[in-house]
Amino acid sequence: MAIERTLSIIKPDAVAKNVIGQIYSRFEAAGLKVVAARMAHLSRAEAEGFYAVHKARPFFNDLVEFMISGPVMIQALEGENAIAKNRELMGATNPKEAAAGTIRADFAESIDANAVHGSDAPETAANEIAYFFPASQVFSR
Ligand code: RTP
Ligand code: MG
Repeated sequence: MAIERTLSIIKPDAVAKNVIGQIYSRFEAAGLKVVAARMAHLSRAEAEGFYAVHKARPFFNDLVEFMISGPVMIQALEGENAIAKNRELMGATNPKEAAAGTIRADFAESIDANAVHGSDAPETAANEIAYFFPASQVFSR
């Protein structure tokens, strides 16, 4: 299986809950390595740019407001099948529908405050990693 990279964000609700370490432990237990990381409080422009694909959706403004409501932890993860593996660890977008034992089932409150973001395809993963990290700050290992 291919070694991939994916972009993960621990959203403001999960940072506020102080579960960054618990979420990192799940990445590591699943064989995903953190190859880049930084904490940030996104500006409105950064959040709008990151979620530009959802600009026309009715939930766009709420999504942006939530993403700028507090600091986030941003990381690139690397490993076999990393994109799908991370989304499996995350669980469904709506925590009420997320499988037991997933990050969203265990830590998320609502479809807005849903604890984590994960890239959904190889091309979006590459674009999202480049959005937050210059190549010199990604450490393949
Ligand atoms: P993410 O991009 O954050 O990893 O989440 P996702 O792929 O599971 O979901 P996506 O469809 O990409 O939506 C991005 C974020 O927008 C919020 N959302 N709200 N109210 C709604 O119907 C609705 N749908 C999506 C969620 O916070 C979702 O994570
Ligand atoms: Mg998405």
